[in-house]
This record gives sequence, C-alpha cells and structure tokens, in this order.
Amino acid sequence: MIKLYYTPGSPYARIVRIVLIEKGLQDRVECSVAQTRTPDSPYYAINPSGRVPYLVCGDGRAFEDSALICDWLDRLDAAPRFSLQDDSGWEVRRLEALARSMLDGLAVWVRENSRPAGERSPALIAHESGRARRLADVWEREIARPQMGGDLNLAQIVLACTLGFAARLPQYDWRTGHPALCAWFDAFAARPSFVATQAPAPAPASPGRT
Ligand SMILES: N[C@@H](CCC(=O)N[C@@H](CS)C(=O)NCC(=O)O)C(=O)O
Repeated sequence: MIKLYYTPGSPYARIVRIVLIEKGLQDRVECSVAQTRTPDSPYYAINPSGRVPYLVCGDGRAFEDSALICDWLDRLDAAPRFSLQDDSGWEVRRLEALARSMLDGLAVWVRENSRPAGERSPALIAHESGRARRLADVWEREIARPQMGGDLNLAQIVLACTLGFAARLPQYDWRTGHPALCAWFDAFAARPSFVATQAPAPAPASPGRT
C-alpha cells in the first residue's frame, strides 16, 4: 500500500492531498498524520528529515517534496492530468513556480511568528511581508491568465493552498486592493477537494504547526 505522511496544517501536504482527491486515488493511498517538529518524534525513523509531505511508494522507495510527489501520483493511474506532457505546459509551470515562491515566503513568515515574541526577527518579518505584498500585486495581474481558469492544474492548486495558508497570518491583508485575486480564490475555495483538506483552526493560544 502506498502511504502519504502529512500534517493537517501543512500547505505543501495539502497540495498533494488535493491532487489525490481530484485524481480519485484515495483508495490507493493511505494518509497518515505525522508528528513533526517534536523532539524524538517516531516519525524521524520513517523520514529522517522530519518533513511532510512524504510518500512511501510501497516498492521500497520513499521521497519528499510536494512537486515530485504530485508528479509521481499523477502518473500512478497511467492517465496523467497535471504533469508536463509537451511545450504547452510551460506557462502553467511558470505560474506554479510563482505561486510556490509566494508559499515558501509565507511558510518562513509563519514559522517566525510561531517563535516566542522576544525571539522573532523584525528584519526577517519585514522582508517576508514585503515579498508577500509584492507578490499579491503580481498575482492580481497574473490571475487573468487563461491557465488560472479552465481545467484544473497545479498552478491553481498551489496558489489556492498559498492563499488558504495566508489565513495563518492575520497581519497579512492580501485581499485589500486585489479584487480579481479575491474573486478567484473565493470561487476555488468552494471546490470539494479544497474544503475537505481545510486545516483545523489552531487553538487561540498557539500558532500551530505547519
Ligand atoms: N519544499 C517542500 C517543503 C515541505 C515543508 O517545508 N514542510 C513543512 C510543513 S509545511 C515541514 O515538514 N516542516 C517540519 C519541519 O520543518 O521539521 C515541499 O514542497 O514539500
């Protein structure tokens, strides 16, 4: 049996979980919650890096990285839907990379916020919040690209997981001044695969794990 390790709050794992649902692969992949960011977690014996998502393929191989896992899972049923098949996919790949760039920045920012108040770096937070603001402006324009509508693709999934993850940063107001991005996200957010992979709200006192 193929096994996917994830945490409910990880936006990277959410990308993979959405692909699983959209491809109808839930019966072929068992999903298991990993204990990350915990000293001596038993998960470290399974994946020494301690990161999620992590896919154990059932044939002796196992690997991490959401892009790689999505690609592998997409080919599992011999009917790839999201993988680059020919040159027409490059624009989707460009947009996916742009969305991942935003997600990587937000992940750093959320992680910094989870540190005790006195240990947070104002310079790092200013750097990441500036990047996030600039990229929201870029996306307000890019969201009109035909690839961001129409058939589901990884650029759409990664951007939706990124904007969903932004809810973990109440101080990041990406909505104001970005009506097209808001309309796109609100429509995507109604998708059953997105609703089914929603992270539980963190307890008020804790910023929670990614
Ligand atoms: N580039 C990786 C990023 C994975 C990643 O950063 N995962 C975080 C959760 S969002 C994690 O596992 N953190 C646990 C840790 O840092 O120990 C991917 O696309 O899968």
